[in-house]
Amino acid sequence: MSNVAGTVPNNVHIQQWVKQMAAMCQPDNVYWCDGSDEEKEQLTKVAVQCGDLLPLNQKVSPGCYLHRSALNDVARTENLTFVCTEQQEEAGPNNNWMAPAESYDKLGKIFASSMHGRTLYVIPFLMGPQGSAFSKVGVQVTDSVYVVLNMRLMTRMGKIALDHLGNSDDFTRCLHAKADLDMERRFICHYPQDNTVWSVGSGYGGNALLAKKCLSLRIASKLGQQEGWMAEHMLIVGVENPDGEITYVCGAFPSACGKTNMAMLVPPVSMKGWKIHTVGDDISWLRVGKDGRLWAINPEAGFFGVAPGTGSNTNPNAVRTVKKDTIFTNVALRDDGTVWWEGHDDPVPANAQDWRGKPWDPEGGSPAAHPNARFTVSIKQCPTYSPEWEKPEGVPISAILFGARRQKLVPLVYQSFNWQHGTFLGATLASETTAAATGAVGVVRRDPMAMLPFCGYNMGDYWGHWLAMGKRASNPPKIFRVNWFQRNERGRFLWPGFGENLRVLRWVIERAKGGGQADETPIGYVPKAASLSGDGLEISKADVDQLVSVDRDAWKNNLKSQSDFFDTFGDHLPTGIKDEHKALAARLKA
Ligand code: GTP
Ligand code: SPV
Ligand code: MN
Repeated sequence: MSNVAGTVPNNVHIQQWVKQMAAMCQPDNVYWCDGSDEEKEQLTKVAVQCGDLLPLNQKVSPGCYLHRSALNDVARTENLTFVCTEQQEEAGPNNNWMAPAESYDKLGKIFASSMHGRTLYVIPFLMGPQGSAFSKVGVQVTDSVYVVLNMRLMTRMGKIALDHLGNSDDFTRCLHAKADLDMERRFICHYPQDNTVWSVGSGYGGNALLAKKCLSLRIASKLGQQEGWMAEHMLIVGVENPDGEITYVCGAFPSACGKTNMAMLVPPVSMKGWKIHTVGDDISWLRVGKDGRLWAINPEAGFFGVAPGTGSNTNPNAVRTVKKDTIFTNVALRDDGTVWWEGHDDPVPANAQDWRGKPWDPEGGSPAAHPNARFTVSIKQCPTYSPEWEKPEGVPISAILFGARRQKLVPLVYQSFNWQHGTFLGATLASETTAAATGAVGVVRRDPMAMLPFCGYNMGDYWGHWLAMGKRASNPPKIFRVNWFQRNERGRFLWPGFGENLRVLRWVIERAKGGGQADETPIGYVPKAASLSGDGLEISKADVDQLVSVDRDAWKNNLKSQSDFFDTFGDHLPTGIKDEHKALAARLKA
């Protein structure tokens, strides 16, 4: 029997489930988390003692710690991530699949006795504001104190979750163990029919913080389909114009494609009177409100953001956010006990340890920080934090952006003709891959709605759900495609990006209200160049023209790759999507 400590909740369903999990994993100790500040201090000491956390220079970076992961455990491993439904068709061609019985059996053998000599932590957590109709409760058990401390930043953890749940058994059961971190014995498995996630063999964010992608996207997307709402890989931002009017926008961009940046952007000096309000940077849950609009909450409580590329020139608000009480993962460490990464404000350090803890040679050609190094921090520390984050009903969304990394072809911004066409723009999203997942970087792959790695069921049915949601909402958001990443022949970005993206948001908001200047093209409404330029934008007329141009022949050449992709969904492909593909082909020919 294990030693038990902490606050055991009254909920018998949680007690029973944890008992079963402990019987399988055989920890020496079971610790029930309450989410308090005293507990955080205690667990931080434990984490420092066991080497999970390295204290940083507490004078410069109070409450900040560095975590170095295992060398083979630095990003999501999509090839080891499964949706385990009875029928493979339910998971769809977009997911790896294993039968539930086989998967429970296989993982059960890895979990068995995996916590000998370790502590099993029980983490009750709430996704979404307390008392909100949107919110969901999960309970994660884990043998990683690093995971506990991250979950504490990323979710509303402890008593608040138990209060929301009461005596109900309606919570997601999230089992996690690091085991031996062997990739051959690493699996991240989802069981939507049991409201359960089992993850073993990784301590990395997206694989191990089960509240995040596992619950809030894969499990939640399926719940959303059943219950009539949506779980999306989207930032939520409030844009205030000089008249003090705030418009809320959601943006779905693939991993490491700019959600965190857009969620807290700093307006360019030339756009006086504009303000940004940050509601969320990664996940959004959307419902139809009584007014027929879509309303969104951010179920999370913190950011797990990409560190490299974060500097005062790009994302000054993130720089300010991570000044204290932040956990850094896989960044470089300087002699004075402070952190550094590529794109940091400070110059390249002469003496530093790289993300692996090895002396770093600035001339050696390998980066000091891992390209997928991350910071974990509470949303409340963001200078543009919006108190609307706490609103149980969420915020009303006027526009949805689909964005991706594309060097060519895709204009800076264009608007869909209507909801169904907008769903098609989402369904045809493709992006150059990044370091957020293991595998090749910079390869164009289809990533519909930025949800390819996160949709917990057949993506054909998911598009059907999008179309149904548009019918249910009498006043749905307007849908746009954006691309900050066009490059010229020499590989230079054509668009300055970051704060200047507010110019695009300004046009989007005008259009969402029924105004704004646009040209109708076969792919959608494209802005007049003059709508984007104006005061302060230092880019040539030729570049702006290139940014908003539509290359008909290139789009025609793209049609086949779209239909090949759609064909993989067979009967699950909704008619509405097929119709949009045909209509696009016809417009391009005309
Ligand atoms: P996940 O947390 O993985 O879901 O990613 P994210 O979408 O939040 O990405 P994030 O905002 O962290 O951006 C990732 C990378 O894109 C960083 O290196 C940024 O510097 C870069 N980036 C973001 N916005 C822009 C932009 O407007 N232009 C350019 N060129 N790069 C950008
Ligand atoms: C992403 O990869 O899209 C992330 C980071 O936001 S992780 O939580 O690891 O998935
Ligand atoms: Mn993400």
